[in-house]
Formats: sequence, C-alpha cells, structure tokens
Amino acid sequence: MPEVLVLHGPNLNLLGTRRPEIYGRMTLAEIDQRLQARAAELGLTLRIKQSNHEGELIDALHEAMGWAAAVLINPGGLTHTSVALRDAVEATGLPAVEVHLSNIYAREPFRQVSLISPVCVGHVVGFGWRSYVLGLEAVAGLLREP
Ligand code: DHK
Repeated sequence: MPEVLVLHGPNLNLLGTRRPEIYGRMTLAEIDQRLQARAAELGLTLRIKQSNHEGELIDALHEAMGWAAAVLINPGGLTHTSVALRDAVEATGLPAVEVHLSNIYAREPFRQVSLISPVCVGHVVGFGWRSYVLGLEAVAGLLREP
C-alpha cells in the first residue's frame, strides 16, 4: 500500500479548544482517526506527525524522501512565513497537497498568502476537518493517476 506522510504544523495540537468558531470543535486526534479510516478505504497507509517546531517538520519531510509516496500538509502559521518549509516540500520531489481548516482567503491579509501552495499540486481550504479528508482523496487520486 502506498504510504503518505501527514504533517500538522504549529498549534494544530490545540484543535478542539483553539478558536473553535474558526477551526471547529474536532480535536487533532479525532481528525487523525477520520483520516486513518478514509485511508483504509482508499488503500493508503498514513504516518502522521504534528510538531510546533519548523525544523522537526523539515526533518520529517527529508526522512519521507526515503519512504513516502506523497505528502498531505497543513503547515499552520508557517504557511505564511516559512521559506525553509516551502523549500523542504519542494526538495522531497513528492506530490504534496496543502490543506487548511479555515478559508485563508476570507481572513486577515497576512493569511491570504501561502508560500507553500506553489510547491504543492493543489490545496483544499475552508471545509474544516473535511479539508483533510478531501485532501487525502486528492492524494489518492494523484497516486492512482498522476
Ligand atoms: C491553521 C493555522 O494554524 C493558521 O495559522 C493558518 C490554518 C490557517 C488552517 O486554517 O488550518 O493561518
């Protein structure tokens, strides 16, 4: 089964209690459960990691070059600031799909720019926890038919 790296960036460990009117009430563990269930249906295996540290996310991407078929990533606030994370996504050479719970284009101007999007195949924003599931379905489609 193809293996997919799922990366959650800073502050996503606080899902469920952090600004639920924007990010929803589902916890990260619950989102991961939904992803695991859908991955099983899609014939994918997931390795999931959350980190509040940019370097750990970059290390996870470098390691994924050895085993992953694709990447599903919510870079959190690093979306808007991190050239280093963008470079790491690009360096993997893996197809990547970016997801956001909120619609970043309907929020503050500083959130409306993603440094990560240009090195991803595409992105899903604004559907709450469903953004992750839709993103995973996109990954499955890419792996079936690049
Ligand atoms: C999550 C975050 O933590 C924010 O910093 C981003 C993103 C948006 C999301 O909607 O999933 O700006």
